[in-house]
Amino acid sequence: MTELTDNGKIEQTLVLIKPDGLVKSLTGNIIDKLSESELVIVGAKIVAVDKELAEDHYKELKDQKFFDDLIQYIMGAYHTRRVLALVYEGENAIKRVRHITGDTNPESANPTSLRGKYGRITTSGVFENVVHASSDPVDAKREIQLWFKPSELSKAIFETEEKEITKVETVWK
Ligand code: 3AN
Repeated sequence: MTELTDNGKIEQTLVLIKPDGLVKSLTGNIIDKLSESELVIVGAKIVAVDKELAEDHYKELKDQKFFDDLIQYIMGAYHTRRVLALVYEGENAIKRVRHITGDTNPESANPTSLRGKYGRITTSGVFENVVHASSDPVDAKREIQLWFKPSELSKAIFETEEKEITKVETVWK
């Protein structure tokens, strides 16, 4: 482990490979780079992002002028309607992953980081920065619980409860 191990705390973090990352076939490159972190994947799934999930995920940014573009971007309007959602776990996972993903702005991100390497700013100003990574433990918990049900993770990372839910679901015919 590198100098990034400052308190040895076991954390979980949400990583999203965004629609531009998928359309550019960067999934392998991104997961390969993230494997340098020596973290463990405890959840993974492909999601067709709807408006409710997109707006909930980015709710803290709803007053930003780029919010509508951001929602369109994560819903796949510019690329493909798919996001690969992953949960990584391990020592200082949040900081470790953020270090690999790089700055929000792909132009100022370290050129060897994922965003520095593969991201771009479009002529209309959208930051296409290929990955999302949770920024702190509170966000990580909120985001993981938003994107994943307890049963979709390989282990119970947060407290759970039994609840009876009756709903209509699409099943295999
Ligand atoms: P990060 O994703 O690095 O945690 P946030 O949470 O501030 O950064 O921003 C969420 C997303 O909003 C970014 N990943 C990026 O896609 C978009 N974004 C942030 N700042 C801008 C900006 N100034 N112009 C356009 N898009 C932005």
